[in-house]
Amino acid sequence: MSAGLKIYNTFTEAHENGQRLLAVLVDPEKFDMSTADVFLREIPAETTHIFVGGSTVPDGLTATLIDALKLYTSKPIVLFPGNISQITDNADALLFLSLLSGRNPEYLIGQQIKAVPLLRQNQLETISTGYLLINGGRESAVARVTETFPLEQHKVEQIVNTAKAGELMGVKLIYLEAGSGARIAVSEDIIAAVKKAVEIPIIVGGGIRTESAKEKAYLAGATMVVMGTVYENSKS
Ligand code: 1GP
Repeated sequence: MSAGLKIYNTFTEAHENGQRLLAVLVDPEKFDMSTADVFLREIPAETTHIFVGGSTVPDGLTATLIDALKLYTSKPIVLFPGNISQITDNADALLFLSLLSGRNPEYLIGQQIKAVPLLRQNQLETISTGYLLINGGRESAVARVTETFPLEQHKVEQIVNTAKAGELMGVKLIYLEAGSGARIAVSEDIIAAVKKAVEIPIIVGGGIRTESAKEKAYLAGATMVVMGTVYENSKS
């Protein structure tokens, strides 16, 4: 286990200096590894991090994918895992997620406990992250796999209180997630209200497809925007 904060520092520095971080999300299950070089050339130059993760990923595929990506990029690769089977120490850091919006103990604390023996054996930087699933207008893989309900977009106070509770419990990042392929991204009102309430960096993802949507999220208070579907290089 490592106490290093190399990747987390990229968040706090950006947060303090008003810089914008952009993560492109790669889902190992959907990614065509034979085109990793092309993919990495085509994502925006301002991409600061590569996130790797998905809701249902076959065992071992995450590690193989990270090795393939590392041949062509030196950008930090951060695990954004759907479950502990995706934890691999060839990544640069792990978002240690707790699904605070849901009431399924397995994703609040169960998976985290199961991860400990793995994490004690490696040097992976572990970044405690409060993960809030917010209704993106269609059923998300996160809701399906975790069997939890998303928070409704109009319940801004509930979302703020959930994020703040995470901060008070010691999480280092708040992740506002509308779900991959969401029809409606997390609203600016929600981002701005959470930003007002917490001091830690905010990540926003799900359904962000355009420059203007990205811009709105940053202006509302996101330190990092995550985009996946729009850059997908699907196998099929
Ligand atoms: C990461 O789920 C997002 O938080 C990615 O969403 O695939 O809709 O960009 P998209």
